[in-house]
Amino acid sequence: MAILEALIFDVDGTLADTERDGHRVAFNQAFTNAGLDWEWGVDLYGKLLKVSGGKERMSRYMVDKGDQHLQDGNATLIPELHTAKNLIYSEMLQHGRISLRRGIRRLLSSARDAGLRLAIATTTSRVNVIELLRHTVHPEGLSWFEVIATADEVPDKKPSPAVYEYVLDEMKLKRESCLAFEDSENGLMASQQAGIETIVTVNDYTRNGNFSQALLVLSDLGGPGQPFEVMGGRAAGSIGARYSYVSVELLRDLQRIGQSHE
Ligand code: XBP
Ligand code: MG
Repeated sequence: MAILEALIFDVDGTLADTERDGHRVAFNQAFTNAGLDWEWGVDLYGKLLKVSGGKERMSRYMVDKGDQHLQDGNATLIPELHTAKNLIYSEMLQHGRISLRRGIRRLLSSARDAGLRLAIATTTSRVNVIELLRHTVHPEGLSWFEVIATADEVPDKKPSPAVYEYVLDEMKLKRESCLAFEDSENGLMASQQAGIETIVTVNDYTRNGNFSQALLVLSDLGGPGQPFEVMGGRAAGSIGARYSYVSVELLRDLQRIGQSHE
């Protein structure tokens, strides 16, 4: 039986609530700066989030609204808007406008202390991850992660399992030795298809998703005196009553349960 060796984290929505008050705001600012009248409200953005990747999201939006720029065949518009959005998003991070979700820093630190290996598997751009880690986790936050796999290394975006398979390959890890952390249906599909047991921490955009394949579905990671809410998952019955926040001990237990269910 494999023991727990590594934790693999999604970024947007999992490490931090980056979407509604981060990427969305930065997209809108980039649209305005480019003289476009596009406006992504909170609800519309929730629907657009079904499409992984900022460039793909803009393409879908243009197709859905039959945007005139499509007829013009302007091939550079989307990459230009995406670069501009990421610059604005970086500035938001530098100004401390986005913080980590509850329990993330505590869990990362205790996992490091326990000798667990850490990695990132995301569909966002590398620059966004680097800025997020630097400004929210720790100035040296990048070095906490052995592999940081992003859309730059793996263009095949979630729900494709490619980014998780890349991490397993790079770290020479067996899927049974890892746990993944995700917040969305696309993310869970990716980790599941790579055969990695997954803990889902929901957020406002994802709490009504179908996470029946997850090992555990939680409101968040919780903390001492700040209990999580167990919302489902195959191990909910065994874990729910014994723990009130996600610790390395809980994760070791969970990984054992995951293997015994196989
Ligand atoms: C989330 C995404 C990304 C971000 C925006 O990725 O789908 O597209 O919304 O980032 P994950 P980009 O949850 O896997 O971290 O504009 O760089 O795509
Ligand atoms: Mg996510």
